Amino acid sequence: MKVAVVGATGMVGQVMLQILGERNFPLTELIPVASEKSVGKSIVYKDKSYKVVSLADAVKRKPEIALFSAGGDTSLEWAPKFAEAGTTVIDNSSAWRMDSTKKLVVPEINASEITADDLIIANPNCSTIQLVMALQPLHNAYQIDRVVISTYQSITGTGVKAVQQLENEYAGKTGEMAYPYPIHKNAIPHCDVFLENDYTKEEMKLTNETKKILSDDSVKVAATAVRIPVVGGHSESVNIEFKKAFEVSDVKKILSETDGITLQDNPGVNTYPMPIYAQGKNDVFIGRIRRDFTRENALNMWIVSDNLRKGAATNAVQIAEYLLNMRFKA
Ligand code: 11C
Repeated sequence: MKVAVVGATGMVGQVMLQILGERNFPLTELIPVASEKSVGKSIVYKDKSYKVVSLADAVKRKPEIALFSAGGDTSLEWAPKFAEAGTTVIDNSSAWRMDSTKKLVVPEINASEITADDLIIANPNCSTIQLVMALQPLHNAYQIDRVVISTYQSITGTGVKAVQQLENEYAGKTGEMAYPYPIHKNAIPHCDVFLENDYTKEEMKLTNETKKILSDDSVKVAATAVRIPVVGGHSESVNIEFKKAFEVSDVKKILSETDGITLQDNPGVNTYPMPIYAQGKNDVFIGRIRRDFTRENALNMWIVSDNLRKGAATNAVQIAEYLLNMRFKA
């Protein structure tokens, strides 16, 4: 299979390449693509060097799949051009996610919605993916009425500029700022831009994308998204109210039997998910599961996942693997 990685020199693009390699994705040709200023540079995939090409050149080479992680504007302009050439685009930006003609896919939940006509498939936001991985099996069992979530998000979600800002602050140096405030020794309740309703775009992604992936508009989600000086993954404190009664032991059993979830929940020996352990892994880690005694049928939990992996690159490669099995092996 001929695969293009658009944004191959970026943070998520690099992890996409790493994951394609780790999972031995059957590549016949790899086409690394990046902006004009990176064209001609080399990237390494499985110890071999590849030259970065432009978007226009990549379209002409008609890859079967293009994994896009180059920002919304690039996706809006170029994904349709690839699709027109017969390429299926798996897009990690927010450009197409809420377009009603596009599928928003977390493979463990809704890959079966993909049809042969889907040439642009949207990869959800990182904080949404790890949330819905936990919600979906519980929604099936107990019907979720309402979710209140607070996130503790890794600076890698913002990109290299934010990692550089933190490193400068550690070293006591000044430099370009990714955030309006220092991130070292801080927590900034502001991920992505503010919207007219005073929520941030990140918070509304959690609300809207969750409804779309669960195919249920009745699920209410209220979110607060916070940036913290961490690099291994996003953490989420989640309160869920169900329509049906549950036993905590059954919730733990359901989650522990769900593909892609690892339960880390043993307070007696201080076992709970943390970004330093989730980093570099593909699963979603869940712990601190306990009944919320202040409400009927309510539960608290703590969800952690590597935002560059399951939150972005792993999920995109899983969609590619699904397409490979569904379309290209038929
Ligand atoms: C963050 N969730 O951590 C963002 C990064 O819509 O794909 C990914 C933004 C997106 O800031």
